[in-house]
Amino acid sequence: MSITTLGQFIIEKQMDFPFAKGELSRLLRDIGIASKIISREVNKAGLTQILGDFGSVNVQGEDVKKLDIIGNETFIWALSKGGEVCAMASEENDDMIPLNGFYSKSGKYVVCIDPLDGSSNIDVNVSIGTIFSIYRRISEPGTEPDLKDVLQAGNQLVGAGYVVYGTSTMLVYSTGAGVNGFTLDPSIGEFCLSHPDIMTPKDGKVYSINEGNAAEFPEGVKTYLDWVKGTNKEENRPYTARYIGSMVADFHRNLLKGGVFIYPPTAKAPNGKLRLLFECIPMAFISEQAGGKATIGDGSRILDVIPEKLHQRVPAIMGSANMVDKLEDFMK
Ligand code: P6P
Repeated sequence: MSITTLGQFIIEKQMDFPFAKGELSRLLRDIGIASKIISREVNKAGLTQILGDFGSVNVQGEDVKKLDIIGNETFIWALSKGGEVCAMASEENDDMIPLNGFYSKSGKYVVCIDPLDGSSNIDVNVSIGTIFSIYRRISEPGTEPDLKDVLQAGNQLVGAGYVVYGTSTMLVYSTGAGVNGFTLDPSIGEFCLSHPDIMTPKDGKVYSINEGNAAEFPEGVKTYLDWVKGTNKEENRPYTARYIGSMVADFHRNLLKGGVFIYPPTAKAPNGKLRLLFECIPMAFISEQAGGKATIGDGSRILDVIPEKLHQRVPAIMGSANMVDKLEDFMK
């Protein structure tokens, strides 16, 4: 039997850390459980009429769809029950969420999560995703968690990853020693290792950006977008535009095939639209762990930005290293 389930993989990797007590392994298990529940809900959404707006509006001013609520509550339940996490921050909640599970207060970790990113695509059957980050808490175990526990730079991450609910459900994560992808086999209810040691190509010919905002882009981005459309066989130009408006789906395709994902500042969003804590840091971690790059457009790493507010936004350029460098050159 050549299958390696997520659980078996986590335990095998835990063996590499002789002093590990299994807390992170159990945390990753809990994320896997929540992801399987959300996958079930996402895949039956059209049938059970849980589509459509829940009526409330989240801190981003976006209509919240029922699956957003289900996704958020599922992760809060799973991480509270697991006891390894003392607090969460969610893209769906204004403030930090201290967890109240029996063991939560002694939990060593905190989790930042976008439970269902790209949810505006739910009712048109486009892939959506969960994005998560894991940090060690700074406050003492047993004490009340503090905002400083979640406002940590990406260079402090213990692990991060995403789940893409697409033609299949895939969990992709890293704990700092490379990136591995697991595909859910619904017939056995297990995530099975399908993409070991993911390395993103140094070059690619896919660029992902919402060119509808082009008039508002910084000059360097505008010049780059003209350059990618130019003809040069040696440089594989013109590039191909691929943008589905669901970050996890766009990022995942570029991670595997090569490409660059760009969300620059616009007049409407002078710091870009993507959230530092819930989208940019975890995806930047995966990108770098897979040999790619992730910057905010002035050469500085996304992982070095120190968050000041829970829902802070930053511009983002991430993906194939040489493609990120090329755009950065145009923006100097
Ligand atoms: P725009 C979804 O709302 C999201 O946060 C990302 O998943 C996606 O990449 C981006 O916004 C799309 O934004 O402005 O291009 O529609």
